[in-house]
Amino acid sequence: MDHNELPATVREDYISEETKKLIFSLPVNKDSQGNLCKYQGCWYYYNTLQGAINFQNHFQPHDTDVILASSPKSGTTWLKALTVALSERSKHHDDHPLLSDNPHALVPFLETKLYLRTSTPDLTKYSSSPRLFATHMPLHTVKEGLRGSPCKIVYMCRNAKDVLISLWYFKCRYQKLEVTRSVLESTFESFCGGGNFYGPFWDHVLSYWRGSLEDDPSRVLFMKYEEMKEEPCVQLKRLAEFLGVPFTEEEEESGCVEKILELCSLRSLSDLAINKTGKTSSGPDYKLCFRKGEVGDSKNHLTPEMEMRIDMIIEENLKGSGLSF
Ligand code: PAP
Repeated sequence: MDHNELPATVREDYISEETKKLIFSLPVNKDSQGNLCKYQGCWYYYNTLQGAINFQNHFQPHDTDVILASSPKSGTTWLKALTVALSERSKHHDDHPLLSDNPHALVPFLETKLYLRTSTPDLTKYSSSPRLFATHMPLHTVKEGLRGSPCKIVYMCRNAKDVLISLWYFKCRYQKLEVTRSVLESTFESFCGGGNFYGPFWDHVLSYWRGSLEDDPSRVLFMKYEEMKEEPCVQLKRLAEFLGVPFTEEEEESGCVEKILELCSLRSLSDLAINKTGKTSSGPDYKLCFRKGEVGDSKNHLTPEMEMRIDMIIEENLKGSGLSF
């Protein structure tokens, strides 16, 4: 990919003098797209670090805000769609926002969209309550921007091996590379070393896992992609309860839970015209949000040695936390 075509999140053209000074004091790293630095235990491309700092210094939380958090490729698009569908369920029928907009346009990322280029984004169009925002930042970094506000945070976690495969495909499709073993191997090495964008994966997951245990449980909800797949109705009801919008008996009887799941299914969403042909102003085509969405797809691609190595790294890092995949 030509440097000028790089996404704004990866470039280095919005960085303040203060952030430049900060970067000098941070550990740095490089990948095929650009320079990264480690801020508060997490790796960011420089513009994205500026977005994170803008968010931390200037976000004005509302107590009713909902933050949807995840490590990349862990089911963010799905979580966004489900949360929009839950919050909007009594308001729309044929004109449902998910039919005409991609979930990422409806629930913007804080650091890579709203605060990327400015510390004063216009949030008026997100004025309905609750305002829904998304992030890939770890919990401690998000909390600094929330300034003690009790707003709710939902985290979607996915098993590391499927995340890795999803990252590999996304990288190839986005950068218009052939899907080769050599790209898989470099993605694997960077993921296992923990120096990838928003890595280390395990520290990211643990920040929310511990938050969900230590904070008021009504504050941080920890969800798993695999459980959403396995028992979607149960998990959707859990999410609705957490968000304070539980399904009524009438809604359950009328099939409202199943309708939301159908609307937000990978098949339905990826079949919509907006998701087939639309694209963000600075990011990827919407169609890149959707691929297979299968649990265990990594089995089809990783060698037994790769599986063993990643299993060991995850086991070692999650040891004693009570979290497993
Ligand atoms: P992001 O980090 O770029 O936002 P994210 O949505 O978190 O991506 O993850 C993409 C994965 O979620 C893809 O997985 P795969 O590569 O293993 O197939 C994508 O297919 C999957 N996905 C997207 N939408 C849905 C959905 N509605 N239901 C289930 N999985 C989905």
